[in-house]
Amino acid sequence: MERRSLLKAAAALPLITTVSMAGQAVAQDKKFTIALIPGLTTDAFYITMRKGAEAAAKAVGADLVFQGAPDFNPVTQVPVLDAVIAKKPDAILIAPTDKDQLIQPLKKAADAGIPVITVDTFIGSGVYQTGAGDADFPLAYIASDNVLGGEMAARALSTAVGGKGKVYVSNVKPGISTTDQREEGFKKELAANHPGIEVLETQYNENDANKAASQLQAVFARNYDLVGVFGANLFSALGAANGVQQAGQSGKIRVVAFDAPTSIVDNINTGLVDVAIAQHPAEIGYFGVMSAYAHLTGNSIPTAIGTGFTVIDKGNVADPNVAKYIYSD
Ligand code: T6T
Repeated sequence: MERRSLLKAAAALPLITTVSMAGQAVAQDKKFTIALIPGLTTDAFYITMRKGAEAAAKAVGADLVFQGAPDFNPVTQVPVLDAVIAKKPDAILIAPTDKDQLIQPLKKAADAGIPVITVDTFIGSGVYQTGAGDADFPLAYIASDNVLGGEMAARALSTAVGGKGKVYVSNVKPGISTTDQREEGFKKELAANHPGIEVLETQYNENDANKAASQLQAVFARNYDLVGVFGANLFSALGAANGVQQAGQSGKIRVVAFDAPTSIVDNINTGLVDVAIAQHPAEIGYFGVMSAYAHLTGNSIPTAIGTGFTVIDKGNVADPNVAKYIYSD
């Protein structure tokens, strides 16, 4: 039988389909509902993650529910999580907004028999299914390597400032696994290999770009020899870059940005931002859903999946193979 007619024959079968992977065959007669709870709903990073998750859900015939809070905060995320648990989805993918504060709320999902996979951020140590600690119950962690991302940012900023001078990290708040790890990698790399660079105290902006912009100007007012800033996530970087511009220091205080919203293109072209480290959030969403689906259909899944980065600068920002990693709004 030709492939086309085989497909037609398959389409005529009753709703019960057979999924066969890794030598197993599992009868599947239901449409799975997979919930994705982002760090916050209005962030281009999570909007892009949702697109990848939807593509995977479509491919496997699952329903994706995207439900989140308007800000990056455990106080608003936990009620969303509780509401999702009450609806009993087949699996929950979540970007926990705090390493510790989401452990108990997520335990409720696991205790209710709902498989939990964390995407982007993690709880506890981020090493799951080991039997150690009280936060190893999620099945998998799917994310960028954020320590490595911080190291990459350090190398890029050091190059931009010629290996010497004062810099600081504009960060969200302590307790978020991703941004903590980026700062850790950034400082580790500078301390190890860039002795001419002095790192000033980190400024925490609570994910508020306006606050990050004011902080840039305040740090500059105290340090007229400031040469660079690392914005450790989208809002930190956007705000720090705006602060540099408002201070009339574009191209003098160099900016390395984590994340790649659409506005980054202009900021790179004008020279306000030297380098943006784009994560691959669509990939995170895609593999999140695929992992949940594989688990739900009886397959074992990796406890960790690392996704990539694309480093964007003036030299490659116009290349379609690079520009495709700019986030969707
Ligand atoms: O940088 C991403 C994400 O990886 C981080 O956990 C929180 O901030 C972003 O969503 C960007 O705003």
